Amino acid sequence: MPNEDGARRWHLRSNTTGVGDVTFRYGNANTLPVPGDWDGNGSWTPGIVADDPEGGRRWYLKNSLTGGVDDLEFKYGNRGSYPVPADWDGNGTVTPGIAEN
Ligand SMILES: [Ca+2]
Repeated sequence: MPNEDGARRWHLRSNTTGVGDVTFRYGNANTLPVPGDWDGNGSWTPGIVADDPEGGRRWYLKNSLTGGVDDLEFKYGNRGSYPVPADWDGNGTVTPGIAEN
């Protein structure tokens, strides 16, 4: 259910109980949340994937626990593909992956 302003709100906890320790807005109801350690510094941060207006999927990544301007943006995947980011080569940096039908 989107918020009244349309933004997707992230609520992150550093334990398994209580309210979120960190809260920010990033993305909207049409974006898929994809957290990852995008810069390999050991901290996981937000990312979102959305349908690109010109076709395919566009990824927007942050290297901090904040909303606002993206640190990295690129196109990867066909429209409708499912994002599956992970550290695919074991080097400590999470990189994109997609799964398609
Ligand atoms: Ca990181």
